[in-house]
Amino acid sequence: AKQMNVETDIITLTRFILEEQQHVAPSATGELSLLLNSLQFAFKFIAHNIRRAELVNLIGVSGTANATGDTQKKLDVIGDEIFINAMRSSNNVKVLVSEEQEDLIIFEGGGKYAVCTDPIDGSSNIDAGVSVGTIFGIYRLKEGSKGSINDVLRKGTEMVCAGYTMYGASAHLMLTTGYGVNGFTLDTQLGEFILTQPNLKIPNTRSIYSVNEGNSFYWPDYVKKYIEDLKKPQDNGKPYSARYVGSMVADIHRTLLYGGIFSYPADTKSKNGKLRILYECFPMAMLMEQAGGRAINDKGERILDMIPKGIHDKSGIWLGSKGEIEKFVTYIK
Ligand code: P6P
Repeated sequence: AKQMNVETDIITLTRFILEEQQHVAPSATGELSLLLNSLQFAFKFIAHNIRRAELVNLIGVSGTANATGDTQKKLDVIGDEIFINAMRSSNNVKVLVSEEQEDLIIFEGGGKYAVCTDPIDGSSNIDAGVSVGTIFGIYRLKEGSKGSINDVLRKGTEMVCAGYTMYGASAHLMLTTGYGVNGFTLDTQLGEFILTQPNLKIPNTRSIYSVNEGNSFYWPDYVKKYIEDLKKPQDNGKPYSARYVGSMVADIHRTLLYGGIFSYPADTKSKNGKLRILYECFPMAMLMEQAGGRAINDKGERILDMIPKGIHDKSGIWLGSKGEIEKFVTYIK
């Protein structure tokens, strides 16, 4: 008989969620599991459209009208529409904050969750084929809430789930529900996210720093000093390596897997930095902490303890390996 090397007991995201729900939150009513199924549909559909982007010229507003005559949309608009439709039809989401939507969206129906998302983060890079991603963070509505802005202007520590899907050579989903970080890879033949990186932990140190040095003229002196010192030969005789993609999901994915430190500091040009608290800083901070790393702001305060005043508020952020953050903290004035 033909011998085949076949893994016959793969763990799909659906199976993983059901198993995790049983042993970590017996009280879970299955609603988060259902919500995660709607989320994974959105990721599959966005991945499909990104794959097609080059082919059907979805990149940029090509100006050519499609069959129905409307101007073709940029991918970030398509990603936002896919996400909104998937969350609305889940009947589990009451409140949605999207980077693409100025105002909060409150859905009809009885959802018990508030979702914060950047549907296609890094989209400015997509025309160059750089990996982009969907970032998301999920709150359960506050007790007795009918769904309002008060369900999302809360500490990041109150998020029940967070993660991202990076659309690279494959689609990679990194997910935490508060019990560690697990990585899944989309098998397009099966149409399933398969568990590929169980219980992922970030290395405690790594000589890689990831920051846009084009902003260094505007940095505070303590940041300049810290980065300059990384460029000197360290105890091992070698300086740090600089790695900056300019797409947060790609930079965070590398940092989670290899270790190191990522930052978008506040500076004199952008006094609160550039990255948004609710759907960029909080989800990545929760992932980093759950993987054994840390995430702080420019004053050294824990990102997840911050409370945003507005749904698009920004914060300076430093995150990554615990050892690298501890080193940076000694420079904070
Ligand atoms: P800069 C992409 O536009 C983004 O929002 C993040 O994905 C990325 O980390 C950051 O901005 C890059 O900003 O100013 O370095 O180009």
